Amino acid sequence: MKKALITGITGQDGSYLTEFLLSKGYIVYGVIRRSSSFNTGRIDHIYQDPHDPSPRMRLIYGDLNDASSLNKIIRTVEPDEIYNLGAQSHVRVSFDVPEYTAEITGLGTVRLLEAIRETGVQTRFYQASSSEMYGNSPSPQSEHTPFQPRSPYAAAKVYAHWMTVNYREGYGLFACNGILFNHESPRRGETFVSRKITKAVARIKLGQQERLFLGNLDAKRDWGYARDYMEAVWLMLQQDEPDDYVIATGETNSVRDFLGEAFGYVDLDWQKYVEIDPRYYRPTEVDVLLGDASKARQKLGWRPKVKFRDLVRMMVDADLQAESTRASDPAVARNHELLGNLQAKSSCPVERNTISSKPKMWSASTEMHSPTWSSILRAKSAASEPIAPTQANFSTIT
Ligand code: NAP
Ligand code: G4F
Repeated sequence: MKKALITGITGQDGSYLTEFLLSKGYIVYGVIRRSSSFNTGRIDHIYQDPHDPSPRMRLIYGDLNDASSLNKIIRTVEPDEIYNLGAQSHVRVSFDVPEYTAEITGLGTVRLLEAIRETGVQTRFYQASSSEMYGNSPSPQSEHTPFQPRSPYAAAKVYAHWMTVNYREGYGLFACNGILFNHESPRRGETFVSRKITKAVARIKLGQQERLFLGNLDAKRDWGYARDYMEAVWLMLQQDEPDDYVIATGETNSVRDFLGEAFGYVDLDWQKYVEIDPRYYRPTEVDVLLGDASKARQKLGWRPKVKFRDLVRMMVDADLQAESTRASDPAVARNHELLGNLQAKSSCPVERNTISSKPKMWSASTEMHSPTWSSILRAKSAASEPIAPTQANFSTIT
């Protein structure tokens, strides 16, 4: 049975990749970082009790800022494949915390590469590179388009990208960069523009919110579906030779288009609700991203399955479901909010796993409280308390 190690397992992509790898029969080890609040909501539904005869998903504390933890994890687990999805991934925030972004998003990758080299573990490595690295390079952007990073996040990703190439060429590591264009889902973080819009659409439709504040509506992005993209990521590590690939839909739309599609879907006119708040502008913006994924099509046989319109509708549907159940059942709403409508949308059998006993996380050295158990407790107490304020109630800087 193959073993995969994932950093960023608690994020949008990490949750989909874990489901995908479990469905392929892998044992999945996920690196999670210590947090004072729960950060495992996207993976609680697939968590497995390590007391089960052979749990296929295990969580380990570690941090991309902590080389010794990464070394120890790689040495102990000896994974066949490593997927580095962990990052400070918010472009706007990277202008506020540029040094931290370089530390985690840039140097974090080098810490992993060095750990592989030092331990001598035979493994394949995936680096989550980003279309943001292209900056304002002319579109369509392919593997041959030069990078012109226009944010601390993009600069950190460019560094990580070239270090990955460097370790491939210098030390013969099986290391691949996936240059993924924007990919979204009902599990997308709520401060990225797609999810910020679909959540607001749901709340406005239900009479829970009046206005939506946004920044630059002219920016264009090549938006795809995260679940589709995680299959491409896996395919990259199954090839005979390591290489770098662009993953994109080949269609670009503006934030304005996104608004039209999302509000239009529920028969609302976005112009009545959206206001511009310059605080959401970035010091430097990336105007147009449009990917040319022909190499992935030819070499990996990969094509996106979900188009822009269906993606937007899927996200609005999921947010409508979450917001409409919030008042009557906050726990169910939270699940919808984090996972989308799992039962209806998923073709992955592991999504429907139910956890019957109190699970614990696997750790190299310690046993820790289970995120699933904790979430159950949290859901119980939330049910007897007033509804917690959500991001949508407040102005945030992202
Ligand atoms: P995400 O939802 O923001 O998830 C980021 C993950 O990184 C979370 O699990 C987070 O943990 C973890 N993380 C943050 N700081 C860490 C640290 N110091 N040590 C260990 N883990 C840490 O991002 P995503 O959308 O899934 O994206 C996955 C990766 O692809 C990221 O590297 C992102 O930059 C890259 N990417 C994303 C897109 C996109 O459109 N989604 C496009 C191109 C590239 P917590 O849950 O504890 O915060
Ligand atoms: O949703 P966004 O924050 O995504 P962005 O900056 O493109 O970055 C995402 O995609 C990258 C791939 O290209 C990833 F590498 C990265 O990790 C992340 O997942 O913003 C999209 C566009 C931007 O042009 C932004 O200026 O939407 C514009 N926008 C307008 N109003 C807004 C807002 N973005 C956010 N987050 N919030 C707004 O209110």
